[in-house]
Amino acid sequence: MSKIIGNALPNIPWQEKPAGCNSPVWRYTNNPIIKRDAIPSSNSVFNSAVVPFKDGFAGVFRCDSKSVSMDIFAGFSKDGINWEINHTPIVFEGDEEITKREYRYDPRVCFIEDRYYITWCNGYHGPTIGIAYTFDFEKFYQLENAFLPYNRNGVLFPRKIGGNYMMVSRPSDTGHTPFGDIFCSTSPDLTFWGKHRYVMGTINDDCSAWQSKKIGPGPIPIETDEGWLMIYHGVINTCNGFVYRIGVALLDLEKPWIVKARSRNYILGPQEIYECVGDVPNVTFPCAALTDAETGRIAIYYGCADTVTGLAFTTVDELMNYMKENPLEI
Ligand code: BMA
Repeated sequence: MSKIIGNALPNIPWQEKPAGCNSPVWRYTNNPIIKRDAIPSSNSVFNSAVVPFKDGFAGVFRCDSKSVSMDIFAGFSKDGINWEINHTPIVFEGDEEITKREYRYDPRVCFIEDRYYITWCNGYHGPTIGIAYTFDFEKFYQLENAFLPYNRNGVLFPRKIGGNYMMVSRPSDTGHTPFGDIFCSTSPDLTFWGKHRYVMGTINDDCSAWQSKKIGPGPIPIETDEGWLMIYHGVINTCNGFVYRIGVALLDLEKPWIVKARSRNYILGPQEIYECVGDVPNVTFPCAALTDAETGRIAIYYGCADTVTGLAFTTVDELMNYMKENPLEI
């Protein structure tokens, strides 16, 4: 039995594993939980992040508009399933050079110490990682971009490690990057990032082909007594384009660039119609996970076909066992 290190979350959205299910992750029966037209202006709502907030939940949502401009919007929920998303995007306060908007997408939300940090793919002469914080999901204060372009998928760890903030990310290029490995970086103050270390990369081998083109971090890593559980996306290039699936790895608690375990098999991939059909077919893209330390339950929020948002369930033991039963020899 593994233990999640963190708070109890008795109101975590949850459904028991269906009888006969032999996969480590199972979908919410009423998926997708957020439809493409959840707000009047939206073409699609996907790749979004949620956290426990007050007596319910709050989140930051990627809503692409009907002109297909990408921006991020705050939202609230009592149960983590039914969401009220603001109809206007987040307005950031901060240095005007940095708050100038080109595009914003794929947010993550991470509570550290006393506030919620938002990271996202931020257009600044190319994609890089934007960082902001909020206390209440009403006022948002933007900090400096973490990196030079080009980077996507900046994901903070939920506590300082060795006295510093840490972030995993995927350095990229200007377009639909045909490569991508996961690196981790360190900062004393969330402004200056360095000590960039390689965490793990693609598997250019038949043993795990679903992650042969690029990989990138997903939800905020989950602290356990055995290490950081990192749920991530992995991509294969096919004759019909990229297919995005979801994988899991275990990182060392104090030196998170050290990979202790990694599953050879994906844990969830596009199979349901709303994952296979949409604006970009065959994409499952995780950006958040709620956890209940008491029971080991994990609820994963993931974008489906770049169109809608899905919810799926697992437990810390399911993921740990799956990595043990299907190890990638590393
Ligand atoms: C990635 C990002 C994601 C998107 C995915 C599939 O490069 O742009 O936002 O979900 O491609 O289109």
